[in-house]
Amino acid sequence: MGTVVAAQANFYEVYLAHGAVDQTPLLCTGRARLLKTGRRVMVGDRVWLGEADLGTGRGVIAGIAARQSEMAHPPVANATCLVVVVSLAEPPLEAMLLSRFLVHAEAMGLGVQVALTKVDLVESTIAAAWETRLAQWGYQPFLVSTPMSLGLEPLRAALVGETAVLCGPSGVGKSSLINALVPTAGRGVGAVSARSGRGCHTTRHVSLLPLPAGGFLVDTPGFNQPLLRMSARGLGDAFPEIRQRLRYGTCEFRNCQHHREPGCQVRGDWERYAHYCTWLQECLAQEAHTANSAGRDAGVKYKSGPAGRLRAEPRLTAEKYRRLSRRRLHQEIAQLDEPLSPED
Ligand SMILES: Nc1nc2c(ncn2[C@@H]2O[C@H](COP(=O)(O)OP(=O)(O)O)[C@@H](O)[C@H]2O)c(=O)[nH]1
Ligand SMILES: [Mg+2]
Ligand SMILES: [Zn+2]
Repeated sequence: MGTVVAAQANFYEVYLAHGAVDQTPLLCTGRARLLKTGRRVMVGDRVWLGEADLGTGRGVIAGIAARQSEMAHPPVANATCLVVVVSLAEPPLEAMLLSRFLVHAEAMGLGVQVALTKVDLVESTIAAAWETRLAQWGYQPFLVSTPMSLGLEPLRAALVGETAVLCGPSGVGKSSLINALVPTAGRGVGAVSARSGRGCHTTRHVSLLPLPAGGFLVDTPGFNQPLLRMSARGLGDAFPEIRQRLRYGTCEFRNCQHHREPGCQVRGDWERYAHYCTWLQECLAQEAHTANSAGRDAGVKYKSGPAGRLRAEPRLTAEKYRRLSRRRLHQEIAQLDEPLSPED
């Protein structure tokens, strides 16, 4: 078995070990029978090799193992861990933005780690205060400085054996961190295009970089726009504080949204409860919108617009399926019973 670390057309680079130093990946093609099934090989897939010739470095992929996870952005199979990266300064750390990144990351159902970068730019008391604050949120952050090589060892240790994707706002030091964690980052990638004779081309494909101690780091960061596309229930599950509270108690109502319901175990005096209440409104509005426009897809047609882009347009004949205008949507949100806010 091996792991697909890069893919282009029907050429795949496959590592035989789960991340290892100094290993040249095999250049593989998909077996015709596999291709006929229509199953697409993704970067990160664990695959069975039908043939592998270490002499020529060629192989054939015969089958794909069931995926443990499948991420769309970047397209990676079997990622195990998301590392939310934010800087302590330049740009300054915003609690609510970090919190939102964490919630979005948790919603993917993978392990979540936090790296606070640019520790060299702030007083140690400030870094320590964030550490304490994050502990209350349920996280043990890694405090790092890439240029000073500070705090990288514990992060390296935590990523052994993982397939990790970094995410976070731009300018916080994600690329610097990738380069520090993977000594070979920036070179070696693109062998697929070189060896398949297609040359480097414009589209940059995602690839897995082998971590020296085992495991992989994905070479491109994940989302940098933390959208909250989840149900109210999913939102609650994304807070370690809420999971912790529900481990030791049960709300009176099984479908409790932890807002104003009596007998709620979650509502209380904890820092991110305010975030929960704010985003609950967002998630509920979205749930309602999705329910209201169940036929939305049927009511939208796609037209190619300028530059060949597809543009969604409401079908003018089907009045009732017209997409809600932004203003209508906002009106509907405003009409929801009462504004949701933390208990005062
Ligand atoms: N002082 C300091 N600067 C850093 C650190 N990490 C990254 N930088 C700088 O921050 C800028 C943005 O880094 P980059 O890795 O491109 O961030 P990205 O947009 O998240 O990929 C660059 O000028 C880096 O040199 C750090 O730990 N300390
Ligand atoms: Mg970058
Ligand atoms: Zn509750």
